[in-house]
Amino acid sequence: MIMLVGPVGAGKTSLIHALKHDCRKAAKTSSICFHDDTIDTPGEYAQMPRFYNALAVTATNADIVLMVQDATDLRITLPPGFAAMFPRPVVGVVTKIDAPGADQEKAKLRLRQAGIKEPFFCVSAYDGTGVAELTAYLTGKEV
Ligand SMILES: Nc1nc2c(ncn2[C@@H]2O[C@H](COP(=O)(O)OP(=O)(O)OP(=O)(O)O)[C@@H](O)[C@H]2O)c(=O)[nH]1
Ligand SMILES: [Mg+2]
Repeated sequence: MIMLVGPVGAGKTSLIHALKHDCRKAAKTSSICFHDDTIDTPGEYAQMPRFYNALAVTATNADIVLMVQDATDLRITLPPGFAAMFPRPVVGVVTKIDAPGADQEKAKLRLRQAGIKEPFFCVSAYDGTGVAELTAYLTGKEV
């Protein structure tokens, strides 16, 4: 079971669709959603401290947490060391690398600031770049 966490509009739902080869356009996530092998979360939960407990408790249902960082929105939205709050391993994913103005290196810096260690995965849900690598990693971890 994989849980996705990250700010509003970071591309969590789109990434789930890309991992499942589902070409539907992502709609706004308004509550924590359990699917067969993924847990999708609303970005608001990662941006408002009063929801942090809900995220941490929900993560107990997951094997791994994917922390999603938008390569085009590099504002600091997560507190330093945010990843340490989770009772599961946290893996960093940079999204939207296809988009104009995407800055992968700065996005990786944001993930490090949130307390996540390399390796990071850089993906595009639009053109599929990096999705196979992430899938292979997750398959190897048997999540
Ligand atoms: N260019 C580009 N845009 C993307 C990509 N992934 C998502 N987007 C766009 O980013 C916006 C937000 O995507 P979502 O997948 O809904 O983001 P989210 O993290 O699930 O957002 P919340 O549900 O609000 O927390 C949408 O307009 C997507 O079309 C990508 O790989 N490349
Ligand atoms: Mg969503």
